[in-house]
Amino acid sequence: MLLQILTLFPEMFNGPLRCSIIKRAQEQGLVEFRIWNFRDFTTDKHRTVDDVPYGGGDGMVLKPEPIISCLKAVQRDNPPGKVILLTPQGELFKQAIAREFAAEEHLILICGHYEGFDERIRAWVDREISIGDYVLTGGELAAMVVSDAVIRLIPGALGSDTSAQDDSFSENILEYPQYTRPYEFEGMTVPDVLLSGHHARINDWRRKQALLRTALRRPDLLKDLSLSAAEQKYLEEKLNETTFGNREEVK
Ligand code: 9D3
Repeated sequence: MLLQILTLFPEMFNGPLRCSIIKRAQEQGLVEFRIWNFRDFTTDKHRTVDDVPYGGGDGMVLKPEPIISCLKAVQRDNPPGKVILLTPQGELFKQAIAREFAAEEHLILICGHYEGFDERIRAWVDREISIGDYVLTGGELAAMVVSDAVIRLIPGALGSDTSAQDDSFSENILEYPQYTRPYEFEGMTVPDVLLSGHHARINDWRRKQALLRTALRRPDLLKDLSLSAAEQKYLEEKLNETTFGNREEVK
């Protein structure tokens, strides 16, 4: 996959992409990053990328010419890429979108920096993405979040013993509690069922813990799960046991 990023702060991309799984994916040739500074595509002496808004008001607006002439250079000599604009006004980024993007051969991510884009830029954009309801100083961290989520889904990017398939968000359920040695830590022990060696009981316990945790922490995810009658009954009973305001999970 060719991943091209348009930004005014290319140096921001020197950190996360050079580490861990993303670094390995690049070394393996599964992904190639090209970072572009669209300030290099300005034509005036001051290398101006923004200007005051028509109609007045606070703040500055990113001019269309540098971004679009950079975009044309980025598209040249490559198979057509999907153009993604990182913006607080975009569609909320989800695992399903990461899966869609992972199937692309060529992605182009455009980052702004605490400024709006001239509306006409949107004519070149296929998709607008926000990573959540909080205010960042720019689209760069969002572009890295999207890149990270997408790259790990490329076949071969994760080690052979790890699969992106069995991620909890593939089924939209939270993970069950995990334990490792020691058996006792600061007076806290591991649930006995996990030491029983009884795999059917362990799986049952894990499934119930995952369901309960999802119901308590992310009730919004529950509606998309298809629960068996027994699972529904279990959840109803457990949630009734939990008194109002008690945030502790029922064991
Ligand atoms: C002054 C009004 N601001 C809207 C709340 C304008 C504005 C703020 C922050 C415009 C751009 C930005 C920078 N943020 C992004 O570019 C951004 C972002 C984000 O802030 N949150 C979540 N996802 C994203 S994707 C790009």
